Amino acid sequence: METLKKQVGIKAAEFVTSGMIVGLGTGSTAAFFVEELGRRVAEEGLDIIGVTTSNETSKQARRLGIPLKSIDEVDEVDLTVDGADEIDAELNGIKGGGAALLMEKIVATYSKDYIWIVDERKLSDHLGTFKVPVEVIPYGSQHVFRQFEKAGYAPTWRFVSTDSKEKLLTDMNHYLIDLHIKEIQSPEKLAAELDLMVGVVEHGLFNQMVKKVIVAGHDGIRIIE
Ligand code: ABF
Repeated sequence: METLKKQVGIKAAEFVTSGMIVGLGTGSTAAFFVEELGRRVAEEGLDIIGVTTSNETSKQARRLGIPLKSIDEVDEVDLTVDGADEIDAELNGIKGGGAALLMEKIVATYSKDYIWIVDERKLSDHLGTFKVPVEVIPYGSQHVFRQFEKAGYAPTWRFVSTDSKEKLLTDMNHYLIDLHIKEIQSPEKLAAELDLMVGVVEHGLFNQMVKKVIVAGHDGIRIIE
């Protein structure tokens, strides 16, 4: 599977040219994209500015010598490339398995072009196989959790590890509640509902945001747009 992730990471880097401001995604697939950009910066003198979507990616970019700016230091990002956890036939997606959904969605929002890179396992007819991460303010989060229980969304807290009961804090110092909804009939309706809840900062439904998806399968790479 790593080979497929590496293939799409390198393929996505082909869309990057000198002079661009590039949003650097988070996760194991996006890491291959960032690695390839680092190689081109070092070996080909690729001249880009990176805008990162997590502390993890910032560390990787610095190690590679990719110059960085925060999203607030640029007017617009030319292209953001990121991973995703699940994508449906309408190119709605679920992200946040890597706990970086808030910064990822902010950078994606101010990007001219936006590409997801995935292996074929991530494609499904309906969203819901993967949990929907919801980023919440710690204060009052127990009440938000109870609202999700009442709604039948089978919520679970995101802990720092599978054998710990310590709630994970995101890079922006919030908690994550994961919703296990199985089959999401309308991602738009669910997103609208989550957007209205007091204490919810952001959620992992990225509806109608991505411009193209580069998918690696055992029969090669294809682009969906
Ligand atoms: C990140 O990449 C997250 O939003 C998403 O959950 C994750 C996918 O990770 P991987 O590429 O390792 O499957 O952008």
